[in-house]
Formats: sequence, structure tokens, C-alpha cells
Amino acid sequence: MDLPYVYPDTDPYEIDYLFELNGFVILKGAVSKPDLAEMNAWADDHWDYVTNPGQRFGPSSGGQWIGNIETHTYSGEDGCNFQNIIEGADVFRRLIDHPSWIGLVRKWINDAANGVSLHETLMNIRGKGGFIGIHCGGHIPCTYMTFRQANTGEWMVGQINVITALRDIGPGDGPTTLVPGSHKAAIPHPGLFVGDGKTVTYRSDGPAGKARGMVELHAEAGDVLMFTDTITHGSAARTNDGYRRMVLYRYSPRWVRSRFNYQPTPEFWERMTPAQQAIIEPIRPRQKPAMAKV
Ligand SMILES: O=C(O)CCC(=O)C(=O)O
Ligand SMILES: [Fe+2]
Repeated sequence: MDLPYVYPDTDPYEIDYLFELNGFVILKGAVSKPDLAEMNAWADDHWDYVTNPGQRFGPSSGGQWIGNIETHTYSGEDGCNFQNIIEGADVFRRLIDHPSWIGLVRKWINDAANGVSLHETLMNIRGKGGFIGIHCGGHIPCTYMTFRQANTGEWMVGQINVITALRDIGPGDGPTTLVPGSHKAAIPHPGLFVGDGKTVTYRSDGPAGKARGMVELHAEAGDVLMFTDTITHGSAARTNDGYRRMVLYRYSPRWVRSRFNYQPTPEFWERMTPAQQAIIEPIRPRQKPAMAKV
């Protein structure tokens, strides 16, 4: 298929059409070169965490803390994740409501009805041999895997993944892969059956790259992949030397709780604009005032 690349001057109706039809679009040149340089410099400055994973973190367990950022890995093969990356260099704060995508996020999640929040933010760095297995699909009865309101057809996307490529991601680089249109699939992807062939797993153990119907999403540095988390996706195994670098922000309705519930530091809270604060903490803690009489 022709990948649904879109540009800043692409007709908004056309972008809606492509997203509704396929479940994803790729925004060309969405992030500026200075912003990319700032993110890559942060990665370079913390490279020690990537190259010494054994000492630094374990599968799905807690890791090392860099200020309020935590390192971890989901499966080992998926590489090093810097969780809560918004508290890194200032560029990561600006990405929270980046003008290239926040309007689309607000429209497709349906801000008026649902508000918008960030479910998870991370930088992922993945070396040779790394990959992520096949997961998700329209068959899963999960609250954040909605796409449209059934009766009226209004947008009601439960989660939108926004991946910024920090370097070019081409063949052999372990690109994200997905099955176009599978957010509407009523039955699981064939690669999700395990054991007796009747049990459906959440995520397959092998790379998603060569699985039936998958397409590789190639991107140049600064391009942004936007896809509904409902779509069946994963990544190809990286066969090239070196590392894939990307940043992932997952947006959801304000009703969906944060995945790990990292609490913003007071310093970071002060640095955010009110619009960013509303995305990071859409429902403020409600407490009896400290001096209130009981
Ligand atoms: O690592 C990748 O390319 C896929 C990431 C992924 O599964 C996600 O964004 O939900
Ligand atoms: Fe995923």
C-alpha cells in the first residue's frame, strides 16, 4: 500500500479519511531539526543507561531514576525505555501539546466529550536484534480501544500513539509495523493464537515484522506516526547495526488513568503552561484545605 503520508498543507478532511479508514497517518516533517537535536543530545547524554541494561534495569521491573525519569524495559527485546520523559530536556515538555498533532489528537479523542490526557510518555532506544511482538486489534474489549461512537459515528478514539522518529527509520532499522484497518477487525490476528491454537495471547513472542498483513512504517527523522492503539501492531526486528531512537506519547481521554501515574515534580509543574498541566493532570487531586476545620 501507499503509506498515508500527510503534510501540513494536506486537506484536513483527507487526513480524517485516511485515519478513519486505515487507523493511522504519518505526519511528514512534523518536528523541527532544533527539537530533534535537543532530544538526540539528551539521548546521547544518557547513553550509559542504554548500553549497560543488565545493571540498570530488569524486565518490567523498576529501573534507575534520572531525576523523575525511570528506565525500564517491557520485554527485554523492546530495548530501553526512559519513562516519564516529559521531565527531561525542555523539548519533551513542548511535545505535550505540540502544534503538529495536538489538534488532531483533540479532534479524534473528542476533547469536548472526553478531555485529553497523556497515558504514557517514553523515549525508546532499541539495538540490533530488538523488536516488539504482535499485539492489539479491534477484537479486544478494552476501554481505551474504542474508535468511534457506535450510534452517531462521532470520533471517540480511546488511545492515539504518537511516535516521533529521532533518526531515519528505514528497512532493517526495526520500524514499527501494523495491519492497516485492523482496528476494525472483529477477530484476532492469526499470529495471536498460541499453544493449542485456540488461546489468544495479548502479545506474540516473535517480531511483528513479517506477520500476515503487516506493513513497515518508514520514517525520516522528524516524521511522526499517529495510530490508534487498537490497531494490530508491533515492530520488525532490527537487523542493522546501531540503535533505533524514538519518542512515544500516548494520548487518551481524561477518563483513562495514567499507565504508571508518575507524579510531576513541583519544578516541572511550574514550567508547564496551563494547557500542558491540564493534559498531565486533567483531574487535580481534591483534598480538604490544610487549615480547614473538621
Ligand atoms: O516499538 C514500536 O515500534 C511499537 C511501539 C508500540 O507498540 C506502541 O506504540 O504501542
Ligand atoms: Fe503497542
